[in-house]
Amino acid sequence: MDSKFIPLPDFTEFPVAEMQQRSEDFYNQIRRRRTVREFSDRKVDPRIIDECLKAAGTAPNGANLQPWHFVVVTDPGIKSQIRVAAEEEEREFYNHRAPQEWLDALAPLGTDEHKPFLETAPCLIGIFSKAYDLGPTGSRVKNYYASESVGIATGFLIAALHHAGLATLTHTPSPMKFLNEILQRPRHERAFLLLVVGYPAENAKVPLISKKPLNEIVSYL
Ligand code: IYR
Repeated sequence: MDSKFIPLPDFTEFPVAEMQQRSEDFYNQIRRRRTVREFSDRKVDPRIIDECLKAAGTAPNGANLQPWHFVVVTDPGIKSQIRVAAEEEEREFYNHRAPQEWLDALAPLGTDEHKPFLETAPCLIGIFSKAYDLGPTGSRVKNYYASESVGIATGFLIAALHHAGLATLTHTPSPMKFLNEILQRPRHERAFLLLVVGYPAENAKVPLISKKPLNEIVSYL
């Protein structure tokens, strides 16, 4: 295939003092992000969601094959179908499937099988990962690093939504196969994550938790 190259467009260099300031500012913005489990039913302007999805679609990914698909759900009927199916899986998870060690790790978060936010929140985004695409004749066209790529795009999406002033919850009912059916996605797409999006409930509470300091998560050579 012919490749075309152009001079790198739009790279902006800043003086070091400004870089220092910008990196601090970004940290101070992103550290305010909290996973929220109590949502308001206030509607979200769909243009904001689309803009954030455009940001997600710029994520670096394997061979630029962009192995993702996003389903934006605002229909109350579909949201309640998702809630019913997710709670069924979660009931199994919390009561039978999850080993005690996992339940112990989750205890500080106060999660359980009840997922009312799946109906309360105005918007759910089903995120799907494609290990391959289907060509025009139904032949498989392989994608590369699909999970990594979709994980990075999801990170971009969460950061964009937070930056826009919305709260999110990364929800991972397991298994998530039911999402293919409800969200009408083909079998070769794997449900990666369900992102709950909206405004926090007025008196939303979050667990008192902390992030590891740099010296616990980084080493330098
Ligand atoms: N999917 C379950 C359990 C759960 C698992 C992890 I790892 C979390 O960080 C939070 C929850 C649920 O959504 O409740």
